[in-house]
Amino acid sequence: MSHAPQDPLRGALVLITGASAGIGAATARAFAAAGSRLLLAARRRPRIEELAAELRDAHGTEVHLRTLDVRDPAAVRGWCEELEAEELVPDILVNNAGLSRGLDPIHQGKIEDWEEMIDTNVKGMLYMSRAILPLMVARGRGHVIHLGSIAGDTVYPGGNVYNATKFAVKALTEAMNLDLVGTPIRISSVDPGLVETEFSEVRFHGDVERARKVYEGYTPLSPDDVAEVIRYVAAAPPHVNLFRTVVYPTDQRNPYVMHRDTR
Ligand code: NDP
Ligand code: 8X3
Repeated sequence: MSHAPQDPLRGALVLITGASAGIGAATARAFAAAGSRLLLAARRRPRIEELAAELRDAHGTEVHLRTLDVRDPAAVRGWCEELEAEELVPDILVNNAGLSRGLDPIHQGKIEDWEEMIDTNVKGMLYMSRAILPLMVARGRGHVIHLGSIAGDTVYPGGNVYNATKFAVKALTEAMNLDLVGTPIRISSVDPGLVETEFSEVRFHGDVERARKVYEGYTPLSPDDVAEVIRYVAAAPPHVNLFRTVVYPTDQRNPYVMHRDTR
């Protein structure tokens, strides 16, 4: 399949959660370069303000910002009601906000870590989808793209609850597609392997040295690599749904099989 990537995205309104860092920020840059308009949300307001200024300067992008914790259903609902009232219903929703916490075996896991992962990766994604999808269905247009992971295909030691949240994202990508049959709304997921972002620093509660070692000795994906895939998925013609797109770094063939140059 080939499709001209730029045109369908020009002028499209794209909502990205977790736009303050990593894949979310790179995705905002990719859509801005394609001429899209942006709705950017995250908890760290100064980060998204800085990104908005960069994109307005570089591309003249129309950017709207929201300080948002996706774990708060009332805040999510309130923002989406405002968007509807302001006629800013997104054409594309990128459910990117997410995180891992810890790598402890299950019998030593911290319940607060489990709750944060489930509340953000599963419930936050559901709150966003529940608020936006009816507006897309009513308008007869829309595409929701989740950030899944290879962690939703294969479990790894200590991944336990993070794995479970990404298995849930995979199940919900499939389930939402079933529920929306007969509408033009597409649900997709982009499922990366290792991407060098703040992900590991967050997983290890700010232990920068331990996080750095995750990406040592091989070439991981960059946030821009993943953003380019998300842009491609979003630019597919309306009759094409790239249902799940799995993307690995060449040095990684599954969660266990890595080529690391340890010299
Ligand atoms: P980063 O830590 O670099 O970025 C995570 C983003 O999520 C930040 O912008 C953060 O913003 C936001 N976020 C976290 N919690 C919340 C919340 N409660 N409400 C709103 N925003 C929140 O990680 P990545 O860019 O790597 O991760 C993005 C997505 O990609 C996640 O869903 C992750 O699971 C997935 N993924 C990552 C991979 C990797 O190897 N890095 C591989 C496969 C999938 P803020 O703190 O300002 O709110
Ligand atoms: C992030 C990739 O392999 O660290 O989802 O879980 S991994």
